[in-house]
Amino acid sequence: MKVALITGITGQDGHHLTPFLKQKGYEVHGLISGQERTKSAQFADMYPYAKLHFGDLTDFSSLLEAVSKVKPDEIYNLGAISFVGLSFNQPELTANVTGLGTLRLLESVRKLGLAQNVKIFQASSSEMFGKVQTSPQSESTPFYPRSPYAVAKTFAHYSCVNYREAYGMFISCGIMFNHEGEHRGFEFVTRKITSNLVKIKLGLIDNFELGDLSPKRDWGYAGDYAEAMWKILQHEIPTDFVIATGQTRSVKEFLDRTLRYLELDDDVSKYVKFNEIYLRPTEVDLLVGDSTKAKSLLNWYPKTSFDEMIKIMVENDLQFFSK
Ligand code: NAP
Ligand code: G4F
Repeated sequence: MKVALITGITGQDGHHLTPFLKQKGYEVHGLISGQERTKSAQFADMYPYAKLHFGDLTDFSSLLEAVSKVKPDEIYNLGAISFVGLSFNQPELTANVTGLGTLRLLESVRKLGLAQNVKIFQASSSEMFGKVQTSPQSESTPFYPRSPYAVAKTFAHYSCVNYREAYGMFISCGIMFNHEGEHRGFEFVTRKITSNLVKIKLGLIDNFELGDLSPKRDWGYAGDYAEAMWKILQHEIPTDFVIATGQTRSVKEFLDRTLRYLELDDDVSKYVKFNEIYLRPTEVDLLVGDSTKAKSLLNWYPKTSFDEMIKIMVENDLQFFSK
């Protein structure tokens, strides 16, 4: 039986990857951090077969301990401060967790003498393309990070490339574009929209606040991206892959589609107020990915359409807020 260790297992992607790997026959282990145990207790209830280990990406000895105990065949490094907005307020924490945390994890594997035994997946981000130099963005598009989060992810990405080349480690990065779903955190714009419009539909609130509605993102469904992570590590050669749908839509378009699905008035201004606190010092205006490499080498295709993804999120929020 193959053994997988997932950092950031309690996050959105961990909720998709854990059952996916279980169904593939893996023994699934996860790293859980922090003093606040509610999230990990809830996670343990949902996935009782997952074995959880305390550890933190900012704490080298806890990583050494977890990796040496679990002796994984595969590590999925999903742990991060992943909210771009927060990274502007806590840049040092973001660099420490998201950037240096990855380096610590790579070093823990190397120091334990497991460099040739473990395959590592790194959750790289389309945010690294930032102020995009070409469209659509592929594996050869230059990076131009626009936030402390994106800078930290770029450091982590190049650390992975360097360890692959320097020590011959099997490390592959998925350069993932935005992916959403029923496990998405409420701070991200898609879940903020579905949850608040559902509350409006249910008569719980009248309106809510957003920032800039013009940025465009390539939004896919998180379940499809968990499959891509696994496929990336099953490929015979360690390399990097863009994971994206190839379609881009603005925040306003996401709003419009959700309003339509909920059969609310199509006049956005009735429900959404602008608040500048949600503006970012530097914005990423447009992301759209070219995942030709993943399609041809991994036979990976996004299966869930934009409208199906909205339906999954809205139906989940309707259940959640009707309780
Ligand atoms: P998420 O929901 O924010 O989950 C992040 C996870 O990291 C949580 O389990 C969190 O645990 C954990 N974490 C935070 N600080 C940590 C620390 N100091 N040590 C160990 N773990 C820590 O993110 P996601 O959406 O699942 O994304 C998974 C990964 O893919 C992240 O690395 C993200 O940056 C990257 N990514 C995501 C997307 C996307 O659109 N979702 C796109 C590209 C790349 P607590 O909650 O307990 O703190
Ligand atoms: O949902 P967001 O916060 O996601 P963002 O910044 O694109 O980052 C996500 O995707 C990345 C991949 O490209 C990941 F690496 C990262 O970890 C994360 O998962 O914001 C999307 C857009 C932004 O342009 C933002 O300025 O929505 C805009 N926006 C407008 N009003 C808002 C809001 N974003 C949030 N979170 N909240 C608002 O009120």
